[in-house]
Amino acid sequence: MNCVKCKTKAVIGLPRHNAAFCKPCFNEFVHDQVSRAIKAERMFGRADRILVAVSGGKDSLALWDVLLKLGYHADALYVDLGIPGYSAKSREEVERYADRVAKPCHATLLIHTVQEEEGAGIRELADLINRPTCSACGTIKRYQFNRAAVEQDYDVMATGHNLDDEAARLLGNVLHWQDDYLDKQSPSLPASVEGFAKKVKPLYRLTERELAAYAVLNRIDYIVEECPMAKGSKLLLYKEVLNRLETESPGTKQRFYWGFLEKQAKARPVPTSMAEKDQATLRPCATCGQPTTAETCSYCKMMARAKAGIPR
Ligand code: Q46
Ligand code: ZN
Repeated sequence: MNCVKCKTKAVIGLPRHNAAFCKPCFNEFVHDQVSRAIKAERMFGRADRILVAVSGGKDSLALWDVLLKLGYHADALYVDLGIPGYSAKSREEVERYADRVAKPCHATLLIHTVQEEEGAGIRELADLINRPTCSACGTIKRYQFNRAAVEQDYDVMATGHNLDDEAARLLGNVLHWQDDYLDKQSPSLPASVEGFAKKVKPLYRLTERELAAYAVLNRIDYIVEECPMAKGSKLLLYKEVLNRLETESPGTKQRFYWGFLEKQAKARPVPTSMAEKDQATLRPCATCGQPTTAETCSYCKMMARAKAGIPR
């Protein structure tokens, strides 16, 4: 199998593109897919400051790497959840990458430690308020990333969601006809109101397998194991189903998700209608000032309940 571009020996085959690439041409392909995503969705420009949400997994570290190689000003934030046997290892991978590659590029790694800032690890917090761990985790991560981005004047927040993640999420939203979620499922969500950072997903044109290959070929160490709390999640099931379809018919995930984006773009002008909708319903949280639809935001409500239960 030879590289379709330079004809030397290929290191990876991409059935969905009916192509194979050697390492330099594959890196070029990955960089090109990210550049196309940034341009097509008007995610950010050369002068913007980007905050990448990193977890220690392949996707977010590959995203940070690609943005730095493309010459963007990209810092990163890692939220240490304090999950035994998982968080320490994932933090190590993030710090290793930051020391080896990011810092020499003058990029900064910010760290938020849940145990220190919220007074308990994520599992303990979730138990205290009687909520599933992933739901408490989602609230804390969303809040902390948004707060860091807004308070430290980043223009945009970038996450490592890839084509597999977005196609699986779309399948879930369609299976349950979650109209509200379908409306908001987009690779680029504008900073609709003061206090909400713009959020983008520059990896939506690349698959999980392509990003794993990019990380391995570029010697980016990452935590291979999923977070133990993800076990049994519906999203993993949807990914399995889509992988089955992809094996039988390469390009299925891409056609499914990109097709949805095309139809969505034709159907309505997303940024304006959403901004208007949000403007009408959001106000500052009485406790922290971040935008919310209620008197107090869900993070502050959660922390108030947890604090009542945390032994001093
Ligand atoms: S990190 Fe957090 Fe995920 Fe782990 S606890 Fe659940 S939500 S599974 S993306
Ligand atoms: Zn609040």
